[in-house]
Amino acid sequence: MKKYLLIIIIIALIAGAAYFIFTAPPTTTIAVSPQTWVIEYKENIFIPKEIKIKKGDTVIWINNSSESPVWPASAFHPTHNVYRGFDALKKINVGESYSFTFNKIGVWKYHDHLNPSVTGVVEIK
Ligand SMILES: [Cu+2]
Repeated sequence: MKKYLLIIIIIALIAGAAYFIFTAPPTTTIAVSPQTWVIEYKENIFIPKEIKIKKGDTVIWINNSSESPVWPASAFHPTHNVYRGFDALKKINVGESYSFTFNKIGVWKYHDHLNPSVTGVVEIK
């Protein structure tokens, strides 16, 4: 009789474990793919002036001013050495764009190389 009870308990435990295993939500990690962000250049301003994005994301600067070209480049003017490679290397005319993919975590200041008092910040987390 005692043996019977033991067998029933064991079966109940196995059934309980099986229920838990087969009904537990899968523990998959959803990878967030890199995103693309737009910064608009208008007369003497970057909009938004500061953005916080993730490593691997791309930023596109679009020149939406009425007439002035823009030249986004890493701090500091005129060497642009703080984030090497983050430099349009040429004027971006009205209607044109420049894109850069950020692969380094940090707070990256930049400016318009043609008008260094116009600045912005890209923060990478
Ligand atoms: Cu510069």
